[in-house]
Amino acid sequence: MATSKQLQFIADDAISLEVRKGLGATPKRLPAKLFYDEIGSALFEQITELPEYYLTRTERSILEGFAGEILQQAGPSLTLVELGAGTASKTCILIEELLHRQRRALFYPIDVSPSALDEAMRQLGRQFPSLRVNPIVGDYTGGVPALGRISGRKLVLYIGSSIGNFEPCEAIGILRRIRRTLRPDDALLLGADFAKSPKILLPAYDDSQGVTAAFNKNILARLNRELDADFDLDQFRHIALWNRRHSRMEIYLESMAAQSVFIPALDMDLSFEPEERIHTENSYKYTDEMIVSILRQSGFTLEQTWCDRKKWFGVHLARV
Ligand code: AVI
Repeated sequence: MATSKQLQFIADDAISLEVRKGLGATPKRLPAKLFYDEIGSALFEQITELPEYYLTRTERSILEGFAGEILQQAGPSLTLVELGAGTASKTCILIEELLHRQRRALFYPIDVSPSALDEAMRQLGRQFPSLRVNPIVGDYTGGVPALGRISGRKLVLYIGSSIGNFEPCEAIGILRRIRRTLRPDDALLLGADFAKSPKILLPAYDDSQGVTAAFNKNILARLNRELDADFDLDQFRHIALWNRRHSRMEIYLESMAAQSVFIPALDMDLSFEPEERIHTENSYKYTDEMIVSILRQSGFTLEQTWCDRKKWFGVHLARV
């Protein structure tokens, strides 16, 4: 069994490999999962409260408006599972409704962050004494075999538009691996952002207070902190673009001058041309057809969709 120190080294090593591969490629890129260290996760929490970032607020309003219908459709005597649960803040809406329908319930939040799960346990324990919480620390993207051993009817929540940060083929892979652990009575609840006008999308990913820019630049700050790199954050700017063909927002860091950067931990010298970009994230915006297609390709059938009045965000119930 590895000690926590050894696990940290393994994790650091994984970061090093990804950074070496991404920044050594042409064009340069970094994986979006590197956003979420402690500082990045706190910045993301701030993003969710920005006036321009409609996603979290809209999904929450859908859950508030339709929790009863969603649970009715999912079926009786449910056990809830949440992929990438974080602190499970939106899930409370469904849990509250669930506990009106059944006296007791079981909830399996799954997340890579033990501290987020601790926080979820504390909050949920206080708010819902009759809820049993069994946290699972881990990365759900490779599948969670333990889900197959849960008895009874499951509702697997994959909300928050997290699916949008994966390439469609990766998203299908993730959903397929989850599907293998489900039985015919079980259901998946998928929250995804709808494609819409760039007039709404662009400010959501380039807000007036600069929080999204800080979130994006934190990826370079993280390389400075963890790999001793010497990125000058003032020499990069945040770029958000709408790519209509791929139906996705694209996020970049653009070099404002010709410059070089050294990453001692990787013994890696980098040079940047003026306006050269590092691609840090895609955020896919789904049409109805895209939703039906990724679900079908991963072995699910779409049963019902709930959305807000403007159809900015969708919550989809699917079965195997
Ligand atoms: C976590 N994820 C759903 C966010 C999104 O909207 O794609 C990440 C984000 N990136 C910039 N702002 C928010």
